[in-house]
Amino acid sequence: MDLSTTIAGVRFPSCFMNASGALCVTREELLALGRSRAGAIVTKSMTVEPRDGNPTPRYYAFPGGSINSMGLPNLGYRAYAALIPELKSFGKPVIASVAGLCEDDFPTIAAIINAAKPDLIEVNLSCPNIPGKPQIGYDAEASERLLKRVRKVITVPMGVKLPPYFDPAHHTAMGEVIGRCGVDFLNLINSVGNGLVVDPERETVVIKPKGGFGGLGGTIIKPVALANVRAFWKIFEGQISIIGTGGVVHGVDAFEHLLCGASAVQIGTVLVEEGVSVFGRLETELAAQLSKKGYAKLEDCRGKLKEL
Ligand code: RRO
Repeated sequence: MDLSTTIAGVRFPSCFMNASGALCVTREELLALGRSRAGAIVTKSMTVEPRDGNPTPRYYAFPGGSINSMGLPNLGYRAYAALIPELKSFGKPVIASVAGLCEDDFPTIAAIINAAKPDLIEVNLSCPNIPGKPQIGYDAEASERLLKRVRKVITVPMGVKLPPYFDPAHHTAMGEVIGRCGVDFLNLINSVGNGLVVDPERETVVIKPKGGFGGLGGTIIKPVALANVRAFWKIFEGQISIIGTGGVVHGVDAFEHLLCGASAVQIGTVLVEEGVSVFGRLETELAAQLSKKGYAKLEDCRGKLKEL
């Protein structure tokens, strides 16, 4: 079955791709994504200077998901800019994820990365793991200021990676910001920030940074991810492409994201756990689910969630 899709006018050969952060920091990891069945190559969120990230252990997987406090380990934007031509040779879209340690970093990075011509740029407003730096996406004014600055220097389709919101008032407020900033696509959601996983046997936290607090991913966050996809799909009446991220472990999870309004889905925790062979498995599972439900292609079910 054809599982290709389109995000902000760019065609993706498959609707499955890595979530930023999952197996996409080094050149070797990015090339492995290029050779895999992933429908795109998404880079790790980049900062101005290369970073080692937070002290280890900083990632921990458990039966329901994962917790991480990586702390933006990345090669620095100059290295990713230099890699983009090689990544584009795989014939699938390259999404550059732009972050920063302060507001001024974002336009600096965005301008140079844009000149390297990735197919799309994703602006990460939602890293939960830099000690002392709140998630920008929880500050509507700061988000608007930053998005207007980066929009001026970005000429490829621009998306925004948002943190999860837990109240319709926050969906509305960010929806209004997004509507004023020329955003071409949304990626929903980043990890559920500042969770705490406890090992009752050792009576300890499971990751070292920030006293054990970190971003949650995987199955346990799926309902939060689906709610955010659905809320923004409704706000924009299906007119802004949405990438659904959060809790996609099986093909049926991707189907649920599509029903809520996603056009593609990204894979974080289960990609780290299974490796790049996960993409082939997910394609098989989603194709089986779509056939079983009588859908011939992705668009036929997109946003079609029924209410009671
Ligand atoms: O590097 C990280 O700690 C990290 C980032 Br930038 C992010 O956006 N989301 C996340 O869960 N971890």
